[in-house]
Amino acid sequence: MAVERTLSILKPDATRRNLTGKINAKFEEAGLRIVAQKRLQLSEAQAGAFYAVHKERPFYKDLVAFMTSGPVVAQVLEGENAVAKNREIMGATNPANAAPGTIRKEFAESIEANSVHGSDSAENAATEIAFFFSGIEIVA
Ligand code: YYY
Ligand code: MG
Repeated sequence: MAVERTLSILKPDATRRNLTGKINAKFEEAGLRIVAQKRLQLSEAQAGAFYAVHKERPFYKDLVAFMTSGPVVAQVLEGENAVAKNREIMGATNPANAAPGTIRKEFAESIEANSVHGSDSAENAATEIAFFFSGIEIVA
């Protein structure tokens, strides 16, 4: 298995409830290393651009409003199989379908306020990491 990097975001519902440390502990306990991290207030343009792939979906407008409703923490996670491993730790998009022990099962408030974002492929991870971080900000 290859060492990969993936882009993670702790969403506004997570920062509002002071869950940054608890969620980061889940990543670290699973063997993922946080090799970059910063707290940001996204603008509507930034959140809209990040989620551009969902532009035509009915939930897009609400998603952008939610992602700009408070601070987020953007992170790069590194480890063996990091993209798939992070998706596993996060759990299903809808917390009602998320497996026990996953972040979304334990912490998500709803399908929208579901606490975390994680890249869904190595290719998208590279694009999403470059959206938030320059090379000098990522320290392995
Ligand atoms: O990758 P993941 O976050 O698990 O789900 P996506 O299908 O990429 O959707 C992105 C984001 O949009 C999701 O985390 C919450 C929101 N969303 C929603 O509010 N309602 C839906 N029916 C589907 C997704
Ligand atoms: Mg997605």
